[in-house]
Amino acid sequence: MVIGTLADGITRGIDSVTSTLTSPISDPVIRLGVTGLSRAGKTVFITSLVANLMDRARMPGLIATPRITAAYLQPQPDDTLPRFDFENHLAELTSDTPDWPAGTRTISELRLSLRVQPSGLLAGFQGLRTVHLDIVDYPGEWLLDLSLLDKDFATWSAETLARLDIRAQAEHFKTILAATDASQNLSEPTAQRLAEAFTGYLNTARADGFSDCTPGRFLLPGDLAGSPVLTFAPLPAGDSPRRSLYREFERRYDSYKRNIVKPFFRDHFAKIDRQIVLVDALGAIHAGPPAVEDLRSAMADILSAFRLGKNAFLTSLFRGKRVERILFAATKADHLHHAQHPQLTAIIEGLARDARDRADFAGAKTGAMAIAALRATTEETREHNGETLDLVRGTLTNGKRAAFYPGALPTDPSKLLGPARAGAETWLDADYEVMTFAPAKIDLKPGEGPPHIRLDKAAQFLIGDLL
Ligand SMILES: Nc1nc2c(ncn2[C@@H]2O[C@H](COP(=O)(O)OP(=O)(O)O)[C@@H](O)[C@H]2O)c(=O)[nH]1
Ligand SMILES: [Mg+2]
Repeated sequence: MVIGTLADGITRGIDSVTSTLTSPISDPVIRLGVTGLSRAGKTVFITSLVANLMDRARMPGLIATPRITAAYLQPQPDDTLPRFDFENHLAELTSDTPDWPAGTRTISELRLSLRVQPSGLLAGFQGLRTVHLDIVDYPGEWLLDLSLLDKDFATWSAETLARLDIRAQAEHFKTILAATDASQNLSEPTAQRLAEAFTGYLNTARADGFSDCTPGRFLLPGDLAGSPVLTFAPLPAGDSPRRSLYREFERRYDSYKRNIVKPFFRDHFAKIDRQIVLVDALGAIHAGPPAVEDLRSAMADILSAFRLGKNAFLTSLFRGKRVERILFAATKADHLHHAQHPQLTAIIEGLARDARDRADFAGAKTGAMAIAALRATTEETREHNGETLDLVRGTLTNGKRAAFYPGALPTDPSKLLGPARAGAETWLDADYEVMTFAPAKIDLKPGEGPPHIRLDKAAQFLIGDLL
């Protein structure tokens, strides 16, 4: 086993899939990254995936299922990462009054170990193998910060301020900025007022559907809230004597890159073997063309993190290794009757294609599918004014039961992506609805995990070949 020390002081090799698969001493480890923008469905996905790998009756699409003899949780390898709160999330989803888990805003990890009967030629010679699946949940927003690494403070400021110019959400920040002389000595209250107003702008812009909201940690600060490394804002270029506000913000920006962005990519991102990117495409379609276009460009940004060679820092981290498979999954497909799933798949393919075509994923295998990690609805077909409508039925979060027709998604995804890209404000010929269904109350038979749509197919794509 070769252990290489890389430029950024990272030691790789020990935990990489290929090296461990061929190593007779240690069990193979698969690090599965789960990402997506806030509310995309990461927490629900991981909870349901783990539950369905522990009780596998609903996982026929994972080809190795009959050979898995046991699956159990183990202490995770990284002592300093929060543990993914699997037990509580599952309890919430499967209680008598089921509810969705509360939003999570940081990175977490969980190790699931699988005992697998080897297949093929070696089957007769080998006993059971243990494969460790380390699942890492991290906010997609953090990937957007990758673009900062190539930019100094002046460049980032200029770009960000140019965008603010046309955004109403930035009014308050602009007012405060206009009243600030950045060449004056730093005063901490001024710094805080600016940073607060800028963070406020980022949050409103994000809520309004914009996703180019760097620095990503301003939106999801965790325990760094209020620290100097998150207390800066873009400033127009100008005089910057020593001790000035400008100099200090420049320093904090560099510190943000060095102490937050780089460690995340080095310690977590660069160790990922397989990646799923969850996308709430239906939510964006419901919100309208600008949200769809914004989602498309955010996906392109997120995916650029997987494009090695584009970024010297990343290339140095990944040396000799890469993310081997990337799956783009449109989540919450249970909002649609299965008759419409091919259309949703075409849309997620279209959203990802842009990035996939341009991207050199260094040979990574990519795929796209529509899934529901937790199926909250049942299907129903009804006659309505002489037409046949394919509906889904479920319990809304307000407790009422409802049957629901979300609108007909076009067979040709360019009917949606085209107008979105061209800057349309509303959909011309259709209206798309989403409803927030509560998780359905489920009675699980022994051996059954929670109901889902194509979670087994997703698992097969992501880890099937390694089991
Ligand atoms: N119907 C349905 N809703 C889902 C599903 N997955 C997620 N959701 C909804 O999306 C919300 C956000 O999911 P969550 O996993 O917390 O997103 P995260 O922020 O990416 O971790 C949930 O509260 C649910 O309302 C699913 O499979 N089916
Ligand atoms: Mg979450």
